[in-house]
Amino acid sequence: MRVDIVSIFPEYFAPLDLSLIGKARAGGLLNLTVHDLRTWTYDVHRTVDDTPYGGGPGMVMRPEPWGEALDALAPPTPGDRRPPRLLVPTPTGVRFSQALAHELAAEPHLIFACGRYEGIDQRVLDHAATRMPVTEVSLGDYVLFGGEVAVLVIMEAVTRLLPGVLGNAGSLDEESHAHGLLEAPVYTKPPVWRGHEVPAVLRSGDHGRIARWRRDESLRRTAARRPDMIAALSPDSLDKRDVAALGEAGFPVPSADMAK
Ligand code: JB8
Repeated sequence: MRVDIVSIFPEYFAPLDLSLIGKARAGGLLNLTVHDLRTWTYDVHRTVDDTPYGGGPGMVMRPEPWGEALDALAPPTPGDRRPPRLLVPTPTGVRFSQALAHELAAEPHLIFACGRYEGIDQRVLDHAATRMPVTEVSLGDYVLFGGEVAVLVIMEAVTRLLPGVLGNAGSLDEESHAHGLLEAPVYTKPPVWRGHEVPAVLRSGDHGRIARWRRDESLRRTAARRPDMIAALSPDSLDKRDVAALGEAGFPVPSADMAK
């Protein structure tokens, strides 16, 4: 996968040299380049911002450097080839999710545009959308100074889904957010630490009981922390023991009679 990131703070992306993302890059699985937006400015001050039309606080990123950056990184696509997908972090975007991470991991070429100040002149995105798919994306309901940290988060979520990045640990399909429930807690040695014991069932060797315990813990945790995820469960994904576990967690399932 090819990735281009455009920012006025290219140094923000130093962590992408490290750990498993760094390894994916070194191993040729991820071809990632960070670009300084000021490459595409020509005035002596290398200006990227200007005052907002209509008034209001702060400054807006001017369109010309962004237009040239996107011309350079996404030249007209020869006939049948897929254009890159442009991602723009903004608090007004669609929510990022594991599902969107899977979509992005299947793209051949991503371009990230990192805004600062009050954001990027909307015409940059409207014009880009005539040439390539554009997704304005938000990590959640809070506000950052700019898009850089959001891009780090998205790239971490996407890179671990690229074929060949994770070893054969098989750790992909059991993760929280892959199955609609939070994962159960995890433990390692020693069996007692500072007076806290590892649950006996996990040391029992009884794989049936362990699976059921983990399922109960997942349901309990999800009910306590993410009632929105319980509400989104399909009732036919719940068996009678699931319904009982949710009831004990103070989360009566409306269609409990229908449980298998
Ligand atoms: C200016 O919260 B955010 C975010 C905030 C921003 C810009 C981009 C993203 C640009 N403020 O994800």
